[in-house]
Amino acid sequence: MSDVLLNRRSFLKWSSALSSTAVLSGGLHNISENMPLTPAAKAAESAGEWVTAACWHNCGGQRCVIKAHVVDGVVKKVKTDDTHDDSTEQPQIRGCARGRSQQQQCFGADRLKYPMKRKNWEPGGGKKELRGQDEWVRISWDEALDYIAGEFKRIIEQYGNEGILETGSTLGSLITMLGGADKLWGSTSWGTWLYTGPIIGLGDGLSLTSHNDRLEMQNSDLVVMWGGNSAWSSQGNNMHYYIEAKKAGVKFICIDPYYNDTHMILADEWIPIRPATDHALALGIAYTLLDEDDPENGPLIDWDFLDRCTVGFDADHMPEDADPKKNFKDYVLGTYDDTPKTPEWASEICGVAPYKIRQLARTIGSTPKVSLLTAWSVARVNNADTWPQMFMTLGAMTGNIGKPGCCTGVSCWERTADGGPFLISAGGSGAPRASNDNAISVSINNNEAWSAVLDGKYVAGYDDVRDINIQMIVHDSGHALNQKVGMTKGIEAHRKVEFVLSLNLFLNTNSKYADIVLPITTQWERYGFLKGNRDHLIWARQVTEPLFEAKDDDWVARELATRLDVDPDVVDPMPLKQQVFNQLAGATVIKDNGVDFEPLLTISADDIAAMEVEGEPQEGRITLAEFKENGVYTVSRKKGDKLGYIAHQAFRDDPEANPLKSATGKLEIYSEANAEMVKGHGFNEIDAIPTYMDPIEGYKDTFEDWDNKVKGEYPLQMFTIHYRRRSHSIFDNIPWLREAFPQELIMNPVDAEPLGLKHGDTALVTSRHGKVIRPVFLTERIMPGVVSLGEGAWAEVEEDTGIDKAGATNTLNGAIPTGQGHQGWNSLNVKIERYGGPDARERDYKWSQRIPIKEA
Ligand SMILES: Nc1nc2c(c(=O)[nH]1)N[C@H]1C(S)=C(S)[C@@H](COP(=O)(O)OP(=O)(O)OC[C@H]3O[C@@H](n4cnc5c(=O)[nH]c(N)nc54)[C@H](O)[C@@H]3O)O[C@H]1N2
Ligand SMILES: Nc1nc2c(c(=O)[nH]1)N[C@H]1C(S)=C(S)[C@@H](COP(=O)(O)OP(=O)(O)OC[C@H]3O[C@@H](n4cnc5c(=O)[nH]c(N)nc54)[C@H](O)[C@@H]3O)O[C@H]1N2
Ligand code: SF4
Ligand SMILES: [Mo]
Repeated sequence: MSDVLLNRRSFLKWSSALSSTAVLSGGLHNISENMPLTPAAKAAESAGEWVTAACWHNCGGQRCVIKAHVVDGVVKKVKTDDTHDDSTEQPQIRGCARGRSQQQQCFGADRLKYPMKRKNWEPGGGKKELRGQDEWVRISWDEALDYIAGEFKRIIEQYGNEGILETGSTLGSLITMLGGADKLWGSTSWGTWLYTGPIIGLGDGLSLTSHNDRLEMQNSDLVVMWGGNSAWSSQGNNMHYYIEAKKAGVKFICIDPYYNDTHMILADEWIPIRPATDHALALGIAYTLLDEDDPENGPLIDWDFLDRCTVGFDADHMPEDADPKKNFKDYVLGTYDDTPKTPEWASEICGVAPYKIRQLARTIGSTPKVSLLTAWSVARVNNADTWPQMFMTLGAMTGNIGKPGCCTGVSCWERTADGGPFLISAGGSGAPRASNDNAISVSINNNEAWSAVLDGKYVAGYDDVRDINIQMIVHDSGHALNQKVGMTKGIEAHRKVEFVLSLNLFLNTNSKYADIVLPITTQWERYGFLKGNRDHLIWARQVTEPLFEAKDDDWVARELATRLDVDPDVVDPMPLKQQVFNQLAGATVIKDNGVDFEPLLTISADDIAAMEVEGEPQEGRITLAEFKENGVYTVSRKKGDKLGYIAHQAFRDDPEANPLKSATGKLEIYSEANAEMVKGHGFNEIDAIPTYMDPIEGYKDTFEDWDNKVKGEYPLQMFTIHYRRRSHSIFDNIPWLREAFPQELIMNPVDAEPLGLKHGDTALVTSRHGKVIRPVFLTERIMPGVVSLGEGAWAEVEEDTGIDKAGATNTLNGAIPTGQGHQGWNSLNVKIERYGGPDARERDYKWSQRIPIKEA
């Protein structure tokens, strides 16, 4: 996208800075691999050490190898995996532009350097309305810890533990020992797959073992990619796995409102669809399959699979105690509700032409081997509670479950294009968890986090609304204020309570609206960690000593514990070094037989002594020294090896002997348990079969009068895409990345023209919940009527206008708890107006960094 906008000078600057394997830490200077080194540089190169530093963010990528060249404790340059040649069998675990900018984060000029307090804060609140605008004052660690301990004591005494809302987790053990705090619950990433997936039979909450592994995918004839944008949101090798499938001859059909970078590379056909209307399309397909299936001359439906492996498809396959009329087939045909879910019916909602829906049904139904893959994005929609059932039903109807080259499920996040259990994993840390039987257990839905503070009420379950008085917000990791729905109310909530604490690396949105901020170390400043994916494991090590006065969260917890009469060894029970050792010693890797695992590492008594930890020597596949040197171990794969994965194969072959983990052991097209789960949460009720519900702030809500098709005040749909500049909000502050990947409103010229908006102009985007301004990027690759903005920008809300000039999407997304209380980020209505020309506002990469106290 941005490549079109870059002029030649900046393009050259960027392409060299970001694509070369070596990037200097000092600025935009860059050296190519082949450039001769100066004598001084040569000396530094041989003097230093390449440390495997890795990248630890929740980025949806592969978990990549990042190596830092450290000379005298200073990181001079960064590279990625070069431990072996790249091949299909054993790809290098290469990092993306963000991972390679990691030193810009760790050593950023805007890192929090020491504890600070808001100038006008005092115990009890102190000019609370100034949060977000007050000056910052440097304080000592002792002062900070004393203040915080004092507030914990005061608030617990005055309001009880319910008075504290903990949005992160790093002080979790301490808070548990203090009697607990209110916690937030609900699905974030997974939309409705998190709770519904396991109930209907998919086993694990992540539903990430519902699709086949990367090599098996190459045996498909067709991949239907329903949502999903690996090129941005699963960087590293995941996209590469799709490309390998394409090279192997697999066809791709992509169903998405946006012809995104992934579809540009993979799609043989792009089917544009309105956001939050996928369920209607799926029903139109199901209708066509039923309508056109001809078992003798042109079978489209796998009746044998439906018969043996599913519950609820038709009246003959309903649970005993259920009303046979409430089966899926009769719903689709409209037998009892007079509304057949024809392609014409679906088309009016989803915008896909009826002929195209029929064609899609015929293609999926008649192609022998199809991988039906969806991303969670489609389920991060209000009222999408039965979408996972709907999607799995399509797979079941067309027989694409449990056979070579066939699967139906979620291909997303770090497991994109590579399903199946891990072939290599770290051991447990061995650190015991703090527990306290007397701790409270108050759980507030994510959507109600801020209204609970403001209105003093939250929904605790069906017909169960409770009072609550929250007076302290603890942001111990995470970026709740910026990343959860309803930020405008969130800011109000932060200005209402008596105390806000933030432990973070930066003065991000959480910290900006806090009273006391504590500077926390990055992973590069800590002993290390182990991280991996299905077929590799990385040992990331410490790169630098903690910077300035930054401390680990565990140290903070320990110090607060001593001030609050809690045993510090309970909240921080084991040195990190010992935990890492335990993970190393317990790491296991699969043997070639595909069944047994063996220890990964040979560890000697000398190794244990050198690490200064407790442990026993052991035999494994490679030595500790080798692992440390390489930093990564990759399981080599070959086509036809025994390490492949075909999801639900045993179940398909013999469902009685290998039942799914649903109540009936079958795939539940009819699930009373799912309907009960949703009802139990207390927001609204749903059917036991996947019926279509209009989402709140979906397509229909762009109309004032749906029957006569009169558009309303918010006529456009918006989805908030996971953006390549950032891992959520992480990296948003890196000027390099800001410049390379502008935060733009993606819009179709058809929508822009009547508004007088030209490419690069500044647009004002208003939703029912807030407003932002952003430059527009015009492209025909997005469906008319639909706009998109990347999630995760650090909000910059102007006090006088209420406009967020950074374009943080949660300024626009409101808190709308539906069904299972997931956050419906992709169902959102907006209006757009021209705000000014391209220069209406300075581009964000030119903004000054958030450095709260400038040194003299
Ligand atoms: N509008 C919109 N909003 C969304 C989404 C969307 O699609 N649209 N997507 C959602 C999704 S899927 C997700 S997963 C969430 C992510 O939401 P979050 O997990 O809240 O977001 P991150 O930006 O990853 O924030 C992590 C924070 O933790 C801090 N941090 C990192 N390491 C440490 C540490 O060791 N100690 C401490 N104390 N802090 C640390 C980082 O500085 C950063 O501020 O965002 C959600 N928000
Ligand atoms: N660069 C980057 N990558 C990330 C993250 C990040 O913050 N930055 N976050 C990671 C995390 S934690 C998560 S959970 C994953 C999420 O990954 P995904 O769930 O895949 O989310 P997105 O990348 O936002 O959306 C993928 C595609 O879905 C499409 N889409 C949106 N709404 C709809 C819809 O209603 N219907 C259809 N058919 N398509 C729709 C969008 O156009 C987009 O092309 O991303 C991960 N990857
Ligand atoms: S941000 Fe994600 S994809 Fe990029 S290098 Fe880090 S782990 Fe890999
Ligand atoms: Mo996520």
